[in-house]
Amino acid sequence: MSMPNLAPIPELYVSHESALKLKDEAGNLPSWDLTPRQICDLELLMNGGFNPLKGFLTEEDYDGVVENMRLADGSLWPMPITLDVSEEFAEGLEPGQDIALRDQEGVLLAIMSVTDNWVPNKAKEAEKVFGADDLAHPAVNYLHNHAGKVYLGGPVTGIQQPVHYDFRARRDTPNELRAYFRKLGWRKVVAFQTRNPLHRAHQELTFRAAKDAQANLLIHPVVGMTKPGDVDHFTRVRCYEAVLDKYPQSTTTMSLLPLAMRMAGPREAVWHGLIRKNFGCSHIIIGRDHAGPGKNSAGEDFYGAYDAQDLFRENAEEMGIEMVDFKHMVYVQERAQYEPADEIADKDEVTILNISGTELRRRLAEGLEIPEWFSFPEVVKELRRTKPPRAQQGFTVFFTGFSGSGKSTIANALMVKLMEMGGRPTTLLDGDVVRKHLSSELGFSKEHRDLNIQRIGYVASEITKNGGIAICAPIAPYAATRRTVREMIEQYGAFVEVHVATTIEECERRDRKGLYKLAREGKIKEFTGISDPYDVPENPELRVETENVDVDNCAHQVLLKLEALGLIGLQ
Ligand code: PPS
Repeated sequence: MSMPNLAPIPELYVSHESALKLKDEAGNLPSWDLTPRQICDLELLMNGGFNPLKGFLTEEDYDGVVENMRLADGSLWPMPITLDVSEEFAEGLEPGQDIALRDQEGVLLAIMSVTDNWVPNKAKEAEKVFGADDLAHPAVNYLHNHAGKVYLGGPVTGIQQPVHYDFRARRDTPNELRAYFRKLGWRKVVAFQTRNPLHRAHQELTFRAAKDAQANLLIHPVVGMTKPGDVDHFTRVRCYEAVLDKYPQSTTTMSLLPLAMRMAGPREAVWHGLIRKNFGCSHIIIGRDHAGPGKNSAGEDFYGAYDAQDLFRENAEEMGIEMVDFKHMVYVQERAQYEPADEIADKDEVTILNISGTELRRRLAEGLEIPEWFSFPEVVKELRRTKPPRAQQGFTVFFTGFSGSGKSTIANALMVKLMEMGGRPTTLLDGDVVRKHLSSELGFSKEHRDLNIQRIGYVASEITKNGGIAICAPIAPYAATRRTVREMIEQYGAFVEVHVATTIEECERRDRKGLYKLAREGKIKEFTGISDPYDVPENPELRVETENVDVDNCAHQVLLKLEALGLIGLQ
């Protein structure tokens, strides 16, 4: 196989003068505000990362890519790079119409000449490209639930790169990396693709891969879009910076790749290879289950563990970049070093140590020790900074129940108890208070109640994100809305749903505010439990009964639950 060609690669940008002129003219064009994923795609189209593509795929190219990974001219390209838009936007567009592509602040990034405009068969795309039309696959979910109905295709004229404010010195275009490799005389470069923090095993395997290939090493992490739930790229890059110091000097460099991953396993591996070739690399490390999306809805793997390596191998000759097998490295305690698992001859006599991803997350969540043989202290420190143990993270306690069930009283008592313990700022979002300050214009229709709960959820999610405790106490009668709020909050911390299970009869008997009487008389319409529905929570974290139990005891039950969930430390 030939050495990589480090000559400049074609980009889609026009000169500064032409860009100024185009910017001027673009005011009159139909304008599309790109989604975050489209911005990632456009950046790599414009800077040559997706060479040989010259724009978003036309219908003919798309059909070929979906069917057999080939563009209409026969070249290998495994991933549909399409501009999905809404039907309304696509409607008025004639073939040959130019459109302005803008970022989310309205900055003009490119002009696209729309040659094709079609409604794709998404189920087929899912089957062919991702292997199954199954919403458990993140890219299939994106395809059906986020991507627009219509695809536009056509060549792109680049005006300017998307703006990045973070880690600017670590971002390179293919030509910048090629020039860097040329300058340093790096003729062979092994790329390591990653979306996870690097620990000692990764450092060992990448170093070994480069040594075996007698090549230099490029750590090339994805900072565009990765799998939902991954460690955010800010934290990861700080971790990578720390690991970079562990390689022998001048063997290794790092550059950030603004790619929007699709988690498409085998096809994604081929795609990653083509991209790395464009970035001037001669080799890429491909492992077991490369870019795997996790389990499908039947609980099985989407792809075979070695499918990605197999598909890569079949196409490697044509791609012009070689695959390096990812070696599964394990720690051998007796020899205090990492070794490839399949090269340990005395397997049965030595102690092999390993910590899985799940175990690592558990230890981080509980603030337990992470041994030095597993990771570097600097990396662990960064991870702990981003994800402190649960007892220091923010969380939300969400009370739900009928009016007069005792939600506010218990919530107040809980707040006082939490403030007595101290440590985290605590905010009470009581139903009445929220209706005064956040939702004063809303009534009690389903639509208005949902809006009210979503607002509470939003504020609680911000409090949780920033490490505080949010206590919410609305009626929140609809299960679906409670679920939405749960999802909003669980991105950042725990959501503890507490059903205050006082019966409607008891609430009416107490009738503290006299509202039940008015509701019975028809003077208040749509009154929860009387003339409006209440979905009883099916699986709340806690259900408290209030009849014959005093408030202090109810609040104490919540505290015990929080303790059991690891959210507060023992006092
Ligand atoms: S919701 O459904 O979650 O948006 O309701 P919420 O914001 O918690 O507001 C409930 C308080 O408003 C008073 N109120 C009513 N409740 C239920 N149905 C109707 N139609 C209604 N009209 C006014 C009532 O006092 C509730 O206060 P709490 O604190 O729950 O007793």
